[in-house]
Formats: sequence, C-alpha cells, structure tokens
Amino acid sequence: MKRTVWTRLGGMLGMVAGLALAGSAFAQKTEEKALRIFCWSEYVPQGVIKAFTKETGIKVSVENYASNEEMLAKLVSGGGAYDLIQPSEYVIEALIKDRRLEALDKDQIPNLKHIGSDFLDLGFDKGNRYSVPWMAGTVGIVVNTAKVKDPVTGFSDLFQEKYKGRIVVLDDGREIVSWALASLGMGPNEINKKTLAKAREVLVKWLPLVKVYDSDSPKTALINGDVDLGVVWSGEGAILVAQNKKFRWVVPKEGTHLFIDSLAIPKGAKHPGNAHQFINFILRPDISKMISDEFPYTNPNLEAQKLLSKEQLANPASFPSAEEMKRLEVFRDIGGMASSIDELITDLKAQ
Ligand code: N2P
Repeated sequence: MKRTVWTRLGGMLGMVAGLALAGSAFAQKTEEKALRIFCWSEYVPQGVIKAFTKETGIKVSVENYASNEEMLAKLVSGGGAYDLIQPSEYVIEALIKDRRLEALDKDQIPNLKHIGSDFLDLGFDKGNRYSVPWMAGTVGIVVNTAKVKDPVTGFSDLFQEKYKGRIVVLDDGREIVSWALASLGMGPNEINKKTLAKAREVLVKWLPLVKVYDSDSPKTALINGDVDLGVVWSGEGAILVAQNKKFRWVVPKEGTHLFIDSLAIPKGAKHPGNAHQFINFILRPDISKMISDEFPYTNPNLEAQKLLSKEQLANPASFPSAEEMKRLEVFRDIGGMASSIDELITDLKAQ
C-alpha cells in the first residue's frame, strides 16, 4: 500500500460520526485514576501529559523507547503492563495479526473526526479498528551546508568516503536496511535472504562511515557540530531547519519511509477507559497543536493544522511536497525476517 496523495491543509472531512454515547463497556467500569503510556522518546510533550492530568485527575506514567523493535520486545515480555503504546504502521499490522491489541470503542473517540482521510483506513488497520494516528513522518537527510558544499540528493551521495566520521544515522535496523535497498532500486518491503545479502554488500561500505547512531535525538550531534550530515526522523529535521538556515532537509531521491505512528491499546491493559480518554484528548485540535509545536512531524489532524503558523506549515521536513510524496512508502510487516535484519546490523556494527 502506497499513499501518494496527502493534503497539506485540506478542509474538514465528514467521517466517523462522533456519537458520544454513554454506557459503553469501558465507561461502565470504574478504573483507578492511572494510565501507563509506553511511547517513543521525544514525541509526547510533558505539557500534554500535565494538561491531561489536570483535566481528568488521571495520573500518567510514561516510559520511552527508541525503536519499534524495542517496544515490541518489552510489550511481549511485560504482560499487560501498559495501557497505551505508540507503534508505527508495520508494527500495528503485526500486533493485529498476533491479536495483541484491544479493539477501540469509537464512541469514546469523537475527536477522531478531525483526522484527515488520507491518514485513516490504511492497509495496516482497515477501518482503524485498533489504532488512531498520532503523527506521520518520514526519514530524510539533513545537510549542514556551511560544511558540505557538494550536492547531496540521496543516500548514495551521502554515504561517501569523504564524509567518513561526519555522519549521524538512526539506530534502527529496519530503517538502515531500507536505505541500502533504496540505493539498489528496491522497495523497503522487498526483504528476503537474497535482498538482505545485497543490502549487506552496500552496508559493509556505508556503516564504517557513520560516527554516531542515535534514534532518540539525532539532531544533537548536528547542532553540536560533531557531524555535518544525518539521516534522521523528519521531526528532528524540521527542528534543525527552523533553527538555522545552514541546515537543509532532503527527501532522498531513491525513496524513503513514510511512517504513520499511532496510539493503540495492548490486550490486557488495566486502564482501557483512561486510555480512550487520552486518545480523545490528544485529538483535540488545541492539544494536537501543542504536540506539533514541540515535535514538528506531519500532523494528520486537519483542525490542528489550521492552528499552525505559516512557518510551521511551510517547513519542508514537516510537510513534504506532492512531488516528494511520490517517493514515500510505508513499511509492511515482514514477519520472521525482522530478526534476520537485527542479526545483520549487529554483525556489521561489530566489524
Ligand atoms: C520520535 C521518533 C519518531 C518516530 N522521537 C519514528 N517512527
């Protein structure tokens, strides 16, 4: 499934009728006023958590992860410890297959109507039965143009011997392999033994050029001047380009990942009612704007987009152009091949 169209500012969309009916299964239960969220680092503003607690009296504990794979491992071993998780599209697909998610009660999420139709009903969760979009985004290249004078338009321009020791990349095997595949003209979901062997040949040359692996805050090495180039999450890139004109954002010419990060309730969650309340809360346009202000990813909430400044909407990392959109692709669940990627990257890093 490839989404090539995505409105930048679109109008209001008629969709899920928000019938806020009382008396659903979740609302009837009396839950203690607690909520445990397991989410990406640098993605959920402290201010949003505070505002939620102030309004509802629900105390929130937050635990962070830096990759989908880290989240999955803890979720599977943790046995119902979390009320909300924040997986990307391909992991939602896997979790649904594995029956690890609670079906959502849409009656408790009337604010879902603010999400643009381009972000709903996607292949990994038809009808959004289990997940609600948090933010979308891409993975792209940041160039410090004060230091790098040659044009960098894609992964193969970036991973060159002359940039050795001047590069930060995400510490994320699935992402890294997708860049190598893209440079070979293959999509991010063409993963099997053969294609991984080809990716290895590329990465064996690329990875020794990397100075820093960082998925939490890859912008830091660029701001500090430790490196001059990076492959980073779009929200990190957006912060850099807004902060200093010397940073340029590039959507790699070979193609790159379009992720849809979402909220979902794991099976066995102890506070599903509170989790629904939180989901509906963050879909409120004013709250969603708070998220964009701090973490400028692609906000899928059309009413929140209306509250963003011209500068925010014009940030090329936050909102890719229609032409750039054509180069984006979502990840699919690749089942057991995920561990082969893990082995490959661990092995290459050790060399
Ligand atoms: C936020 C990480 C973005 C998530 N720090 C990438 N899927």
